[in-house]
Amino acid sequence: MTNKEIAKTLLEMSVLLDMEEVPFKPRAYEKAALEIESLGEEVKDIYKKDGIKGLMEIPSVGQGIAEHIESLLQKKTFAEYEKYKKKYPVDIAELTSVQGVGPKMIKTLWQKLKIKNLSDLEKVAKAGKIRKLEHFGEKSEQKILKGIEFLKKSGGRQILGFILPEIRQFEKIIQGFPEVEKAVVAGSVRRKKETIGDIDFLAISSKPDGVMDRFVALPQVATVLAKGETKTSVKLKNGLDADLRVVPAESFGAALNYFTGSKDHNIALREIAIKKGLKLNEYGLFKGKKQIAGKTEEDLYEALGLKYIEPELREMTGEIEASREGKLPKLIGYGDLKGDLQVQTNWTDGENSIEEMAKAAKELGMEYILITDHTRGLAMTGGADEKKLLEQMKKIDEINKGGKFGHFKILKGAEVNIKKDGSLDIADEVLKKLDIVGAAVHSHFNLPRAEQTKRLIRAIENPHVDIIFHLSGRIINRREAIELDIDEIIKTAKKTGTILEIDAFPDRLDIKDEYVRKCVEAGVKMSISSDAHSVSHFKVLEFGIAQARRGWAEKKDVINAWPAEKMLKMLK
Ligand code: DGT
Ligand code: CA
Ligand code: CA
Ligand code: ZN
Repeated sequence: MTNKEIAKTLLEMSVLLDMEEVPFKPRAYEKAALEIESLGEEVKDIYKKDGIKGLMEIPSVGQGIAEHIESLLQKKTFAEYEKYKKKYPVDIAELTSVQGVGPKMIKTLWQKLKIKNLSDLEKVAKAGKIRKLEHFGEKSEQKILKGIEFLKKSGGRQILGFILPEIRQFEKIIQGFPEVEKAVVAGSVRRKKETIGDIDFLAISSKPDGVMDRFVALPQVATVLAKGETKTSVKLKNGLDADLRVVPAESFGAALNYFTGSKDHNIALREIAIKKGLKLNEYGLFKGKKQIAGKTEEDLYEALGLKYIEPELREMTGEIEASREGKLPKLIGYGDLKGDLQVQTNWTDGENSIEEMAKAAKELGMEYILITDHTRGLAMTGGADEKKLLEQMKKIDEINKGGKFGHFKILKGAEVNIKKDGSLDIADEVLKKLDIVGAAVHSHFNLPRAEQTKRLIRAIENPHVDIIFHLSGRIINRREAIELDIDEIIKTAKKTGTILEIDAFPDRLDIKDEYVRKCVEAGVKMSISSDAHSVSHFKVLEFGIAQARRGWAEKKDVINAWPAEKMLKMLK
């Protein structure tokens, strides 16, 4: 079983336990599933090497879940899971992918209407049968139909950050083929889009036959869709398609450029070539029959009279003109962050202690973190009230004074809850004492645009609020963004010196690239934070940086690309 399959089964198990109203256990399964989904290493290999003990070293995996994973690896199932699946023979992954459909609902829908999957659900919802169920009503029926619509729109695209570790491993395997001189991943993966439709690999080889034979024989491949001399397409067991193209070394730059896209960017380049009396395709830039560029991407752009354009910018949003005029931004780099400004701990719903989070961040080369546990509005996370926050501040002071972390700084913060009217759920006297205050929306996602905008503006105007966390509240493929007048928000952020966060968690990436660009243009500063709930989550910062780059952000636009002292001066 792949990590993805194991994670999916554990997640299903959490839903089944929720349906049975078993306390606590569902969350444990859910956490384990999330960890495994984003693990850089195959669980199968960990087990082969270190057995159950190795499994238990995966964050959030205890003895019980480790044993279930062992059974999954050996028999593709485990006893407890089988028992529940007999009782509820429904497609849980499919049903829970509909926004607003949760365990309790799935249980009732099965018991009362024998609904097993998405198409059953759509049928009964359209037939008006759901509104007749007890505790449901017309509103839930409408919501389900809307959820199904939304799901169809997302079109089976997968979230890049969840699947990139797997893609990188795959890339390494192809690089290891004896016939392959060089191999890379191109397409939307290289442009670091939020979601990807498929995976595009490109390899250099003078023996393409041998490469293709090895590629289709890989254990990750479910079916071969097309196999040719230069291009092969397969369906992978993880549900995605993968294309592999093989080109000779002298065409590598041109092919990389072509298969990186975007398509519109390619077309624009080809038109520039035509205007110069040249021909551009995936094999090179040609003058008549003679190749004049395309061994590398750099020489290709240069021959077209352009400065090199980073993959994240290749979306036809002005990058060609900017390149021609020498006005491309000097993008923030993947190694540029000095600290993380949204970190949860086991004081609320995080997995690890303040010290553990600090140690992990320090080991990754950071200079500071801001501790931002939830506040009381989020009761289910054990959200802090004023008293608990004051206690935590005292604890952080003690740790900092203790000197255990040297120059590394633990800053005092919170993820304060924005109430329906835009006021906060923590008193000003306490907010004042924090180093940095983050505020976020966690409820009332469906307010009308004008009211929602007013609510956020009130929070932004609060003199204690430094950063708005995950502004739009969207969860990619699961929850739509709240409705906002973004230009009003950005104007108010500028006026008040409030920071807008780029939450790097792969299914948030909130604010999105388009809004990042607006912030850059308006001179509104941003922060890039992991929203880490465990020590293993800091690695998602990469996706936040990608998002910032896709929005043309430079180091100067991102406050936590700077040392603590300078960063603190950039706040209200
Ligand atoms: P995706 O897979 O939907 O996330 O997005 P991409 O950008 O990876 O698109 P994909 O996989 O269909 O194609 C990979 C690249 O190949 C694409 O970014 C540009 C290039 N490409 C594909 N089809 C065409 C085409 O018809 N014309 C041109 N000029 N380029 C194309
Ligand atoms: Ca693609
Ligand atoms: Ca493709
Ligand atoms: Zn949380």
